[in-house]
Amino acid sequence: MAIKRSSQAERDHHGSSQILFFLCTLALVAVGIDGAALNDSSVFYYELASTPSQSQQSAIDIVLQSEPATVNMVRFDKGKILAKAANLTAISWAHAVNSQQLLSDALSGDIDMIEADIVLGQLNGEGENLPVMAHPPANISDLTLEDFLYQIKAHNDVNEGAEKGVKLDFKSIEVFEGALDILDETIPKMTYPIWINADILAGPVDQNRTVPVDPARFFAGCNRYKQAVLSIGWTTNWGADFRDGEYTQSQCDAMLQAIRDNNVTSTGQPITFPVRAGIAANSVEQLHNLVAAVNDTNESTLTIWSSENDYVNVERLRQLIFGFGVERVYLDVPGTLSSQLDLGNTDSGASTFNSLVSFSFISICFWAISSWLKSV
Ligand SMILES: *[C@@H]1O[C@H](CO)[C@@H](O)[C@H](O)[C@H]1NC(C)=O
Ligand SMILES: *[C@@H]1O[C@H](CO)[C@@H](O)[C@H](O)[C@H]1NC(C)=O
Ligand SMILES: *[C@@H]1O[C@H](CO)[C@@H](O)[C@H](O)[C@H]1NC(C)=O
Ligand SMILES: *[C@@H]1O[C@H](CO)[C@@H](O)[C@H](O)[C@H]1NC(C)=O
Ligand SMILES: *[C@@H]1O[C@H](CO)[C@@H](O)[C@H](O)[C@H]1NC(C)=O
Ligand SMILES: *[C@@H]1O[C@H](CO)[C@@H](O)[C@H](O)[C@H]1NC(C)=O
Ligand SMILES: CC(=O)N[C@H]1CO[C@H](CO)[C@@H](O)[C@@H]1O
Repeated sequence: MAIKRSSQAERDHHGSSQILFFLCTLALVAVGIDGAALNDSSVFYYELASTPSQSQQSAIDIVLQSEPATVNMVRFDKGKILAKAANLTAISWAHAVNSQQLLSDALSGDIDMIEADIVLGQLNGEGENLPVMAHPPANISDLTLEDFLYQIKAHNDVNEGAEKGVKLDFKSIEVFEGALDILDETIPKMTYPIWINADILAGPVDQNRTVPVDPARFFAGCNRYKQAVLSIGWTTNWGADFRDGEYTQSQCDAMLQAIRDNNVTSTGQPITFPVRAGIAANSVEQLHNLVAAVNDTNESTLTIWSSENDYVNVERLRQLIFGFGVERVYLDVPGTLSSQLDLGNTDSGASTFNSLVSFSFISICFWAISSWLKSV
């Protein structure tokens, strides 16, 4: 009933914008009141959601029957991946695709993005050093970077509308610079998402075993590829036995500094911060500050990833994801973790609070609309 009435309101442009303003004001009031009853961390999570939460947004969408605003952060104007731009967690990943077999599986499978690691090493343990697909400490592969990229392009050329994107994780500055000729040749011909990733700073927890990729040299190389998404993270030290550890404020400040020092926001390249699930769940405040700071000039997202046996506080990770909104968070985690996250279940007992807010919000919306309609 209320929904039907609202479509009349929608035709009245002036009226609908008044309603929207009113609803937004109510939403802020509702969030404020409910948040005040909760602990600091929960309050923080709701206050920081500068856009309405997903459930509130769907209420607005239903009421006003408008299109949700989406930003083309995948840098792609067609196909299956773009169709998921409003819910980046729905984009599916093949992770660590570092061999011919895994690449063949990924290309024939129903996934959207192919993630793989690149090191300087040898093809089948023979010949000169060149960029090959492997994760340290391995440095021998049956697949070179050049062949990897060639096969993805060949696949995408004959699968229009179902192109797969690619995320290249460069493990050292040497292999990245050694790959520039190959990237110069291949990236301009790509008509699908291309992400360039490196861990450019030392991160949690007191990580000092892996050498980060030099930020200035990395950004200088990336500057050649305006169509690429920059995926820039920290080296990490985490696993099954870790509990406490976070992306500290100073690690996040160092990231901002690196971005500013290298004029990255002036290139127009979208930025995503790859964060390890178990650590990100403990770093809500710092990550919000970081994304908000970069958002001054450029859109940015989080990409949550996880190793198979990492400890993750699932409920906190859920809160992190819903706090940012599924339109700003990519999720490249093992299947067991994504099913535990149960993102389709926004009204589950695990978030009674969430459902209370959305329930009262929708009620208030309908009450507001009917009052307003009576008054005209
Ligand atoms: C608030 O914090 C207390 C103590 O840390 C905890 O026992 C309680 O469950 C928290 N409540 C909520 C709603 O998070
Ligand atoms: C590959 O790893 C082996 C064993 O750690 C090492 O001896 C060799 O130098 C490495 N090759 C390259 C190119 O790093
Ligand atoms: C790395 O950190 C650990 C613990 O803080 C320390 O014991 C070790 O000496 C450090 N290693 C290096 C190479 O700095
Ligand atoms: C960034 O821009 C400033 C001002 O245009 C310039 O002086 C500086 O050299 C640039 N830095 C880099 C790393 O490009
Ligand atoms: C990002 O910045 C834009 C423009 O300043 C603003 O409209 C938008 O609400 C911001 N988004 C977030 C999530 O902060
Ligand atoms: C987003 O995608 C996930 C994974 O496919 C799904 O579970 C969830 O319901 C979607 N959320 C929304 C709001 O569309
Ligand atoms: C994608 C995006 O928002 N790009 C912007 C990044 O910032 C520069 C400088 O403000 C803009 O020119 C881009 O359009």
